[in-house]
Amino acid sequence: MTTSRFLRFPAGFTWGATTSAYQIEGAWNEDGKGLSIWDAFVRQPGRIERGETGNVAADHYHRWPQDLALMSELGLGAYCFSIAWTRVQPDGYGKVNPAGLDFYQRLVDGLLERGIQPWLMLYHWDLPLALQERGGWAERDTTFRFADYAQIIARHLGDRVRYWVTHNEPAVIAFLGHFTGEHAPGIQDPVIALRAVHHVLLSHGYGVQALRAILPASAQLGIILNLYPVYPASSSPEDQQAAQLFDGVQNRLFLDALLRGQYPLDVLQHFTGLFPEAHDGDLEIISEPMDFLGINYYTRAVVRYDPKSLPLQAELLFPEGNEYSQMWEIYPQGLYDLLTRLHLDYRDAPFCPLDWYITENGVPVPDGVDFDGRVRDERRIRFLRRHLKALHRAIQAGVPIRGYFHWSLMDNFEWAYGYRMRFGLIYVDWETQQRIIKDSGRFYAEVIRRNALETAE
Ligand code: IFM
Repeated sequence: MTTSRFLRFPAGFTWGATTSAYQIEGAWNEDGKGLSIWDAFVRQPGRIERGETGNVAADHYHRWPQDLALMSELGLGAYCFSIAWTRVQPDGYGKVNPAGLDFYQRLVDGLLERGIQPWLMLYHWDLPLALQERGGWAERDTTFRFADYAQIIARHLGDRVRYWVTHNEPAVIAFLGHFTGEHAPGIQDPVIALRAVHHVLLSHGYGVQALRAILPASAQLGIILNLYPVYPASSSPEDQQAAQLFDGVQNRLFLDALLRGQYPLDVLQHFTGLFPEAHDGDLEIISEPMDFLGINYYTRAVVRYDPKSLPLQAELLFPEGNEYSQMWEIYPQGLYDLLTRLHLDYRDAPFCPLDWYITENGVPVPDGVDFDGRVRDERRIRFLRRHLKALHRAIQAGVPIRGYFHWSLMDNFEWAYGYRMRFGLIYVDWETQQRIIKDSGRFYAEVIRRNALETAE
């Protein structure tokens, strides 16, 4: 019997890479752009390591033609990027800034000219500061402002963009921005965090409705969630219950609302008195049918019951013996476990879309330029190999994954960690802004070219 050296992916599989506006664009105050909550947050002492900011970041706002050329060199079939709301609508309501729209139109046209499918994300965390001053995601009004903004973008780019994402990682927006306060706007209040959950989801629903009213029937609309496979630390009932609740808050709260049109009861009960009252009809809006679900996978959660740790009474463990990146445990099996579990639990949910994509997966590991100018990021190659294998197994098991996007196209501003974390397939020299395709980028290009992964390590 001959066994193939290659794991082949389905015909038509999409291979892409993802970035976000604040993390790469720079040009924080150019051409009429307004201020976002991140522009304000990075200026607060102690928020970001070494006081770094996204003011310049990878200077993509000026260097996008070069970045498009690099995407072509990698052979990307798709590129997922976000729009900086404040570039096109400086206050998040009212006046539109044509220069901002022009920038994204040039970017989209450049992608299309190169045969790269643009995936347009409306929101990747950079809320207009003027909207935050009116209460931000704690306020229902922000959901209407988001729908207006979605319409503005749809009117300008709807004739050329097929794939539309409303939000990236609502859980991070709500919890890191409003509960732990590690992210902008830096609020630490569980009630506000839960209001943000509801309003971000509601704005997704209104956004989908607004987009559908304008876009052609062929448009594909979806949302991106960051999801974790959750494992109890032991078989004790306490650990199992803590894991169940953790799964509820991180995963099911979002999945059930979007795909079933209801919040999970156990989570609502746990947050009695804290969770906002939904208005009649809100959950129907939130579960407005979508065309695809984007899934971001980085690591797993191993959960132990801890009565002192509120509100979840859960402590996260970091088991010994596995490989760790600079931020998380590296756990490829978790991708398989997560996808097969989601498939089992949600494939029959009334609003579950037929197409799923991995919209982010990547690893922060230290890398640098060798004497000969190459970046030999072998750990990232190993990460890719192991995760693509797990993904392939999940597809074989019937999970409807139609594409994979690596996080990230290029090194960028990693939020509270600043520039210390490098996630890119392309290295960025922060002094000179020189770009170098890393060995992992070359490896990924080969996977794309073959639509297959060579199995030999
Ligand atoms: O950099 C982030 C991105 O903005 C959202 N998903 C996770 C990435 C790595 O932390």
